[in-house]
Amino acid sequence: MGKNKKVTFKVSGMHCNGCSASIGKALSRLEGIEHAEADFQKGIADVAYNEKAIEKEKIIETIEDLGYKVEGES
Ligand SMILES: [Cu+2]
Repeated sequence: MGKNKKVTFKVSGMHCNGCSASIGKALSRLEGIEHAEADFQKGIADVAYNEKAIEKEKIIETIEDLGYKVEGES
């Protein structure tokens, strides 16, 4: 196993549980993601990933491809 990293992204554009669920589902499908969970009320996505298996840019891209915007990290 490689090195695990935990990041909390600030995500705008989520407005219901369906939004946060679709982000969590899409990220969980990616190789290298250990855990992914979004919270629309807080406007965040918590992601634990293996740095050697996936780049942070790919995670951001996946969220933004769904139509949401990653504003930064918290
Ligand atoms: Cu929604």
